[in-house]
Amino acid sequence: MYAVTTRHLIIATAGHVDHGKSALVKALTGTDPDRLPEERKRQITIDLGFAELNLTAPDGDRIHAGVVDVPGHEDFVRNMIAGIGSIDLALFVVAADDGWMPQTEEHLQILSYLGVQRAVIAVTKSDLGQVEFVTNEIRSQLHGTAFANSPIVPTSVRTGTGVERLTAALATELSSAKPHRNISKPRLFIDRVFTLRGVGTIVTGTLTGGVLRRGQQIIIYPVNLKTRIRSIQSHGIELEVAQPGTRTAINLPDLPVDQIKRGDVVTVASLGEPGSTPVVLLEKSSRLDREDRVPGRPLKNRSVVYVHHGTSRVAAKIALREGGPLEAGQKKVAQLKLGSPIFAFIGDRFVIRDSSEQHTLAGGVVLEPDGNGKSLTSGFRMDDVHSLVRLTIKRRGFAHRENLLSKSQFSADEISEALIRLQARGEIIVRQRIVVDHELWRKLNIQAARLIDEAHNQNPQRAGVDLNEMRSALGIKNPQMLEALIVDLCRRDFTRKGSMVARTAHRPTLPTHIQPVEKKIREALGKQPFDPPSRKAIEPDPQARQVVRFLIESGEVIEIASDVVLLRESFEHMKSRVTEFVSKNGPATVSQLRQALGSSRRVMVPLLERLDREGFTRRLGDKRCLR
Ligand SMILES: Nc1nc2c(ncn2[C@@H]2O[C@H](COP(=O)(O)OP(=O)(O)OP(=O)(O)O)[C@@H](O)[C@H]2O)c(=O)[nH]1
Ligand SMILES: [Mg+2]
Repeated sequence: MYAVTTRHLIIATAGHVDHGKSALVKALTGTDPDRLPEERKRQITIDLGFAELNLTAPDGDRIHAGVVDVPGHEDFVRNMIAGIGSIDLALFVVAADDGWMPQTEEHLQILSYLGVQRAVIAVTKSDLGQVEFVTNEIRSQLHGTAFANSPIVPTSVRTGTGVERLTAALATELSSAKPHRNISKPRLFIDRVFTLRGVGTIVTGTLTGGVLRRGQQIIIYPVNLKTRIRSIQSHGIELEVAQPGTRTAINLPDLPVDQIKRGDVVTVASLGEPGSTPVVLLEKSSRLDREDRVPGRPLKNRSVVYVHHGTSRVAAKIALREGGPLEAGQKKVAQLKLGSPIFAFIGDRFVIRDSSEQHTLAGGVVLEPDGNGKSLTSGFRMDDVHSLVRLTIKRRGFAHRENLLSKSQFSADEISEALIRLQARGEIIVRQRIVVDHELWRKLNIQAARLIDEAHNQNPQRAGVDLNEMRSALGIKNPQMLEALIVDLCRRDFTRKGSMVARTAHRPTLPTHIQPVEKKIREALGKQPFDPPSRKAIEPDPQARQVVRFLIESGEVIEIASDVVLLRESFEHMKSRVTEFVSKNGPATVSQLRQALGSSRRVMVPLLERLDREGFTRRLGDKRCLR
């Protein structure tokens, strides 16, 4: 086990084929990262290799670095990208006898597209001369990049020169690297899947964003497989909890090895699902406009490319949001139409290569993992949780609290804190589980009040506005949002009555010119009060229909079935007659009660059903008794 003060970070090599990356890893760590028989035979790295390096920072802190050794050959750039997705520092290698070469350049661009900020540069094979010349070349090539001031150390694994200096430089550079954060959003992009006899399926990768525990329930995307972690190791040591920033191997014995592959991601189910149409900000390096090679050509709208995200490589079509192609040195918003979904967070970076996998064309950053709305406008600060929360709510109008920015590099606590601050500043409204833009909320309140007042004016006989009507009139799709709006209205001078909302002072009244119709309807219902005419018969026209609805809403008429209405007093009267009859004669059938009350089956059946529902009577076979 590592001491608590140990910091976990990841280093990856980079540089042209045959420039001595693997030899240097072996000299630094004692581990030969070329593990495949074919790699050893051909003396070339094909796939990722792994080692570990324990360092002491200048301040005495212990640093434990996972080392990923990548291939330099142009045919294996795909594997190289899979190795550097979550690294803290690049060990950037240029051979003294060869200088700056095509994959030196391509790897540099890939590192920069992925936002790698730190590097130590090794001028390898220093025993073969040209150290000064190559050092100058490197300085001039790195001018204007994130690595412009990175240390350059000449090394030779033949003579052992510089290995110690290199180790010290790595420790110094890593000591200023930000530690990996635990935001309780673990992701492990799988880079290896294999099976061990008697142990079962094992997947490995670099863990970021949170811890993973033995016994924890996890999900694998995009295959959507849920399973439990049986055991965890890091660099061969059995762990209870794996920390972010560590190379991690997890044993998933319940999953068949052929159902998982490199590129899949291990995470927890609470963070949302992968998406196929992310909105992104694309960027094309300006380093390319010097030469007229394929990578330098503008990236056109609707190009079909490969997107490299995490350890995955996915076919994609690019839909540029702004006119014209993406030229070298430009940034443009685009939507990616992915052949297979990726589990991306806001702020994740990726690399774009051409469909024949020959060239690196561009890079980018995810603005919206599930891009279906309008994209985030440029100019917001990706690293500022306030600005991100504010913009997201402004753009969408409202959001559910629990999944607001769940796929981002901020913890739930940081997001909650931002909500509190933004609410205090009056920029957003937080109501139970939803968050609404303040301006939108203000407008909705005004519109709702206007809608209710207009309804009272136009239909004074109605109790108010039906909630469903209000919802569609205001264009509110989310039921929780409507609910919150009603609660807000009711805090002012509005009242909710069943499925209606009205001004508290509103008393429904029939317009005078309709009052004769009301009289006629009351008379019709009162003539044979226990067996009145059907609803159809008493409301032959829209005016009469309006009156019946008014009488129902005001409680003067009771609707016991869609076609049967009774005056309230008739209903109460029938109820007491039923009580009387059953108390005297014991349980009675519909037919007995119908005869006793002088009613009909048409009225009696729904009446008794209603009394049953109210808990007044109870059914016993075909008879009714009192509760
Ligand atoms: N003279 C000399 N040869 C070296 C040195 N470092 C590496 N080599 C040789 O260079 C060749 C390539 O070394 P590797 O470490 O496999 O190169 P690599 O960069 O890992 O190659 P890929 O992974 O295939 O891109 C091997 O034959 C090494 O022995 C050095 O410092 N001096
Ligand atoms: Mg190698």
